[in-house]
Amino acid sequence: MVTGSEKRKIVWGAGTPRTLRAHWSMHELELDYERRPIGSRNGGNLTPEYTRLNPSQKIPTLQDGEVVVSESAAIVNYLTTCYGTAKNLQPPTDPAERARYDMWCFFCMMELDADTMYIIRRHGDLHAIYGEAPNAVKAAREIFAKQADAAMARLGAGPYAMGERFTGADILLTTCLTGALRREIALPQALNDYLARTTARAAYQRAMAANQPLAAA
Ligand SMILES: N[C@@H](CCC(=O)N[C@@H](CS)C(=O)NCC(=O)O)C(=O)O
Repeated sequence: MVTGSEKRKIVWGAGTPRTLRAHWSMHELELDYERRPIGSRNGGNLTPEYTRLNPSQKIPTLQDGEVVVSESAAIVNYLTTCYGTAKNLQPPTDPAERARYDMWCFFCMMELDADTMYIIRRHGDLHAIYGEAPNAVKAAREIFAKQADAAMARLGAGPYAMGERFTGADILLTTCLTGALRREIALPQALNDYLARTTARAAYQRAMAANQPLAAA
């Protein structure tokens, strides 16, 4: 057994690409865990219990014994760092390779998530809550498409973000790109081929099932 894998693990949150990152990591690593499939719009993230774990009141959050981790990319990197070696999923330790890995992680979280996809989500899908901002949504779609081209250039022959080895960077990249497809942002063929590879993984399929929100969410 991998050291620490016996600690009680709980993933809070379900139903979004960001929560999928935590569930997918668990399934790639074949770790046992409990689900608390709270949503982000039904009050489950606003309870005192959850607010103590994550004062941002956002999902997902991971509990690993006494360790509490929020921010989906931090969860992916924590889990693969602690438990990834047996599955060859650990982040690189060589500084240059680690820099390339970090580049992918920050690129995904900033350029493909916070700076673009989340604007589309907030002011497109959720405009009734956050207000309409059609110019911002249009610009975010265009910037996403441009950054998708950059992702394709960086991916090169792949087959994965870091080359031959599937890593946490692929969990982040995939969950950003599938969000674009759902919103009909066309991706270059090389990224569609990449998605066909990553989403065919058995762990992805299992994680998609685990990421189902509560019926009422
Ligand atoms: N940077 C955070 C973002 C998390 C996030 O925004 N989660 C959304 C659901 S996908 C949420 O909980 N939203 C609730 C809110 O905005 O109040 C992460 O990657 O974990």
